[in-house]
Amino acid sequence: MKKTLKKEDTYYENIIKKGYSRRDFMKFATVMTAFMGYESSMVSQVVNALETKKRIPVIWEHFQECTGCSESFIRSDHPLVADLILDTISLDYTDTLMAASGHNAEEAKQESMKENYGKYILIVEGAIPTKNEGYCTIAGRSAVEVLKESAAGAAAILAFGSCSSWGGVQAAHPNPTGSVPVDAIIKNKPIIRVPGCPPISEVMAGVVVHYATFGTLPDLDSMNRPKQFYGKRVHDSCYRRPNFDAGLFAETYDSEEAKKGYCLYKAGCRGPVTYNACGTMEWNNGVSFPIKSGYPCIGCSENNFWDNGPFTERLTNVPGMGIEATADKVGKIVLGTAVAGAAVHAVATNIAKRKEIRDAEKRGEQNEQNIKA
Ligand code: FSX
Ligand code: SF4
Ligand code: F3S
Repeated sequence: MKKTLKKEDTYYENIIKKGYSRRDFMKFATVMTAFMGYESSMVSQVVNALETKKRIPVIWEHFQECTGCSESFIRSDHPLVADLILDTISLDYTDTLMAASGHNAEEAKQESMKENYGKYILIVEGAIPTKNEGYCTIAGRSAVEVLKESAAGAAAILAFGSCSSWGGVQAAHPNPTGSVPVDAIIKNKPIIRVPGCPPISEVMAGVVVHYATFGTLPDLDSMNRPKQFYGKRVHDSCYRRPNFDAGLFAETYDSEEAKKGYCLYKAGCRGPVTYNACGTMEWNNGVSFPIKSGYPCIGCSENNFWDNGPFTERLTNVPGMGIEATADKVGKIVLGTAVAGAAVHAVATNIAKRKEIRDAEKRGEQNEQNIKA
């Protein structure tokens, strides 16, 4: 018989009641520690927090969006992310995933917001239209009204995706619906940007679990993005970076040179001006990311990325070189300098990061075996 979940259950109790084993829990805690960017020595602290802390309810609102953020989150190749997080974080309302609909769904949300006033996490996906109250109406109320109501009792807001973080495609010129990001409307709450169109599943999971586990926000940069995942440019962690430094460029993304792994800078790659963890985390459990699939980065996690010039147009300079470096000059300038060293370091760091996560998974399995024995 299915045990009844209570709001006051700890994460651990919740996992067990949902039918998962202690082994699943250990694996979950180990992998999440790696996702959050902590050393393996932190696993016991994460285990301890998950065993003792009450679950934090989550309300997930959807506005103008393609729902790619939710898709990214639930389509994670990592079974622990998809299954355990959705079950574990106590998702009290998300209109795209919940079984209830209509008045029942609305009542569940109202009840959870009332009961957990001041404590819940509000996840916002999609931009908020402001021009016409008829756009994006939910339960007869405008998006602005719904957002204000849900934000009022939130402890913190996570803006998932480039739409809620920056405005996204809806806000692209001429922005017919007057779309704005969350922070244009809500001014009195901590708002964490988790941009990307969509963001990487493990990054979304890492941010939620960080807050749920420690009850604090992760370290943020000046744009309120978690430093752990947005502290570096895609260019700094790109496996094609040694070819950039060596001046080996593909002219177009469908060329033989592109297939050989030459740098896609001349094909319009925005990696040098884009802050995201794609090169480090990659997508679909570390399988690939746009550049590895042969297409230049389009800067999907950056503000105004739709309006930042045609996607395949070469950037006019490379920031961070201290010079107006063009692709034609850059190979000659940087080869043999500290920057080339930095690239090698970045590639090594990526390998180390992926290895760290794989090792964490193995450790989780090891924990399983130890418990079995
Ligand atoms: Fe936006 Fe989310 Fe782009 Fe889509 O819903 S970030 S359009 S991938 O996914 O909001
Ligand atoms: Fe990678 Fe693009 Fe930088 Fe080239 S320009 S190294 S393809 S991120
Ligand atoms: Fe987006 Fe560029 Fe990563 S397009 S998915 S930020 S490689």
